[in-house]
Amino acid sequence: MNILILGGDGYLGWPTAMHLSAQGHSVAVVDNYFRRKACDELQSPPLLPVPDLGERTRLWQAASNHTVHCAEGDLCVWEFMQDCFTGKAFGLDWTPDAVVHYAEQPSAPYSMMDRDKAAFTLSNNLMSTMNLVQAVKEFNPACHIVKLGTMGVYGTPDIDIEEGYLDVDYKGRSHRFLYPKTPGSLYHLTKAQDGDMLYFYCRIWDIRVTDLNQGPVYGIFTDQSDDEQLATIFNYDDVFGTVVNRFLVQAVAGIPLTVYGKGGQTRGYLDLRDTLACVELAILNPAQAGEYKVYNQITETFTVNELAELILEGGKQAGIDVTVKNIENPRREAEEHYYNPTYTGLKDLGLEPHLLTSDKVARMLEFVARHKGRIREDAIMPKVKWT
Ligand code: USQ
Repeated sequence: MNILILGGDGYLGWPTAMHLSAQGHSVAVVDNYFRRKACDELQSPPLLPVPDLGERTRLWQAASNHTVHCAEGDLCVWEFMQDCFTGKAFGLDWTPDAVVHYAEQPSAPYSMMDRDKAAFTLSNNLMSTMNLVQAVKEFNPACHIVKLGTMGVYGTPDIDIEEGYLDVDYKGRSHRFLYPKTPGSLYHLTKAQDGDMLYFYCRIWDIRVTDLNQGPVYGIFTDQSDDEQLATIFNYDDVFGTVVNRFLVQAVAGIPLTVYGKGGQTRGYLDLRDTLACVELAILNPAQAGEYKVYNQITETFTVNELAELILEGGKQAGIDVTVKNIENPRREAEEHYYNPTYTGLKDLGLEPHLLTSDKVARMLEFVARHKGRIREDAIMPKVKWT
């Protein structure tokens, strides 16, 4: 298949590009380097230095003999989106059969930082999605859009969370609605809005969409990135680092794990390798014309306190002394709540999860410890408050 990856330089994008290319697909990636520029601006470099896309694709070609095409550009600019769909951006005669859409501002704290960052998050996330739909309609209406969504669109309702839809019986009649959305940051709100937009265009233009409502991802290793130069962007700062990755670095740096508030916040988590497997499964099992498929892309749930406990256990195995400190929660979120999401769809398609164990934590800690000298301690404490 011809697969276009929007946001192909990011934490998930680059590992996805290598994974799909290793399966023999023709892969092209585009990115505007937002994440790199924001990390520079916030003085929060990733743990490992990351070569640019041109260099990454050259290194990948040398390691695997597979070619990944790449281009730099802004997908909110319609002409650039058009060039990606005609292949002009890559010097190819090419139209994608599937598009993986990661090209959104992915950080909740970033979206809550100030007006400009809120405005950027809103316009970037919605305009890139709208341009994508327009390009699919114009260049290949059969093209399957696989959009990365988030479990955060559901919030933490006091009833079970279904996989995308809710059947409502009301006054003797029944209807199937998208599951109600109660996002907890402006970023999460944009992911609710882009989902609504895609569902709308499925109904109106019969496009094909799969929305992957993913939980926080952790990890650094994938089958393709043993070479550290091919490794993903691994952030541990308060804006772009997800909680497990942050805790791994805090443990190695000797900083008490920053549990926000009471630590009873429960989320669904998954290993980076499982993200790649899920995206591949979604591509191989496309939505029908007019169908908006939704999967909950998580493999297990934890409270923040349970995660901290696992890092403590892994630390013991790795010979690292880990401590934990509950600090004031910079976010507005429930710290003790009911949480029971369904996540059977991807397992039914064949997903075999890599679960989070203390052994795995110990291996990741050992990896981070080899790069301890690069940890910027000033990037760790949370600086963005929701209120
Ligand atoms: N948390 C801590 N201490 C920390 C960092 C986070 O207690 O040092 C807590 C947060 O308050 C939250 C939970 O850990 O309750 C998860 O936080 P996170 O920063 O790992 O995840 P989040 O901000 O929700 O966003 C991340 C990704 C985002 C993705 C989302 C999936 O950045 O792109 O959409 O995970 S979900 O959380 O299911 O919405």
